[in-house]
Amino acid sequence: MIKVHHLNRSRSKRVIWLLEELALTYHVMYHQRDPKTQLAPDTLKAVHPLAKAPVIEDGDTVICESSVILEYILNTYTDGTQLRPAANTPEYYKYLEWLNFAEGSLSLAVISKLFISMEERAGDQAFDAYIAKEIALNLDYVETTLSKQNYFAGDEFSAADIMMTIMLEIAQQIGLLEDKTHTLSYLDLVQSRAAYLHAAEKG
Ligand SMILES: N[C@@H](CCC(=O)N[C@@H](CS)C(=O)NCC(=O)O)C(=O)O
Repeated sequence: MIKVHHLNRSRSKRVIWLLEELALTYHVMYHQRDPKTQLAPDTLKAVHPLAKAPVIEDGDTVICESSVILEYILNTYTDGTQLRPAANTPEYYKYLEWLNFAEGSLSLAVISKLFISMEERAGDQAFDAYIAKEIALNLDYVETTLSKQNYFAGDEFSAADIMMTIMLEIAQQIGLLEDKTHTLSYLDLVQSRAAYLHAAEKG
């Protein structure tokens, strides 16, 4: 059975959400952030040297990086047709683009902005300007995409939506989506899924 190492308020919600979408049986190991530093505890370091969540264990296989974990679960526990377009189609490469965009591009801008908003500081102008430009670039791209289609990989919900949602939720919490009507409607749509709601209860 898959063991999911879950850290409170973290990207590991993605893995629980996917497992709920697929109605698979799994076991959650709960880890709590240090209340002062907000960093992961040593219990997570014992599982993986990076001490980041999510990590899964499946028999002898230990995997970190949420996008890779989602692909591993889809490859191992489905016939390949669930929650992603058929391999090697143009839609599949769009799916992969969004699956990786969440951590590869969007997270740098959103997480930097989150940290800037938590700090009281005069501000490093070059860094702040770079982040503002990246936020606009990435979130405009998201908004334009969602003005034309319901989900990131096209008309069907896929694991790319699971990757993207958590980053967009953080963006919403720090006030970056106020004028992004398509992105906000998209969030309402995916957050009403039964598996999302079950994952939220567990994580
Ligand atoms: N790119 C990684 C990011 C992993 C990551 O940074 N996880 C955060 C939680 S969202 C974490 O474990 N933070 C605790 C720490 O850095 O001590 C992924 O998508 O899995």
